Amino acid sequence: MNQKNKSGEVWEHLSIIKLGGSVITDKSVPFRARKGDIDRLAREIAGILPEIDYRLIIVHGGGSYGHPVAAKYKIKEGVCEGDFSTLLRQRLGFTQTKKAMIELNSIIVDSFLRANVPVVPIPPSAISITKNERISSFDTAALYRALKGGFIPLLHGDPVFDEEKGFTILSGDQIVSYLARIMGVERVLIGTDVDGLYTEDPKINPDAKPVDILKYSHDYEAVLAKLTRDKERVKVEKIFIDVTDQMIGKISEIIDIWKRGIEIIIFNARKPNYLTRIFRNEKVPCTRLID
Ligand code: IP8
Repeated sequence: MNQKNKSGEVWEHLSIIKLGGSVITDKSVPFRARKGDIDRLAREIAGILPEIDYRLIIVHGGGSYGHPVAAKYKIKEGVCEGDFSTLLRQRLGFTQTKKAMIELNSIIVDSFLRANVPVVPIPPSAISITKNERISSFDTAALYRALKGGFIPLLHGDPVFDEEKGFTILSGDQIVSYLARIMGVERVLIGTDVDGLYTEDPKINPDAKPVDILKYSHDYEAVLAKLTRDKERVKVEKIFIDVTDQMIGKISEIIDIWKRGIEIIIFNARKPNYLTRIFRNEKVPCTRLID
């Protein structure tokens, strides 16, 4: 179900990869990138690019770079109330969050350059605006031009300006879902540090069972019910420190594209060659969301 871009061209077989914050950083240590994993993923992506005709967009998360800084200055919550020095402190926090994302992005760009992948960083803070945390405008012109020119657009979760709240945090997951919808993407690969979805949180319950396939028509209600329960649990036990709610945030973002029939694969990007094997349609432990 591909759509036409502004110049009337059809982009077929476009894929998006989300490199989650837990894959590219060690979330338990502020400002620690997993450089080995980033290098390996860059090499894997370099290997599959000719096979997919360079039709790829990459989006990465904030991990232990963007999230702790955003949380410290309450950037997701929007402009706070207070005197000039309180407001200035928060504005500087916005800039600090932006700088943290630039630093992480720069590490990732270095890895892709070493792997000879022509990524082009496109910062969402410069091309998008939100309204109450949801994207209200997003300029895709540079993205289309980059793809047309054989580049791989590289985006990331970012602090952005918000029509209602002054500013907020736009998650990489919302960007993935938005782009998948408006660019008619065929396949979305969500790289995490677990082998897909489980019946429970596998980091907490060792008896959790992996879920291989979720069919929208059969499983949508069940997923929604589970999400509601998990959200309550998150509030009570504060299991996740991710300001965009990690896996729960991911699922609620992708429900919209799942129902549109875009294939979504949630897989473990910390395991070598999983990404390559998924692109080659080989069997790996993962969760496929199909319509
Ligand atoms: O890790 C959030 O992006 P995410 C980025 O995809 C920041 O939720 C700046 C915290």
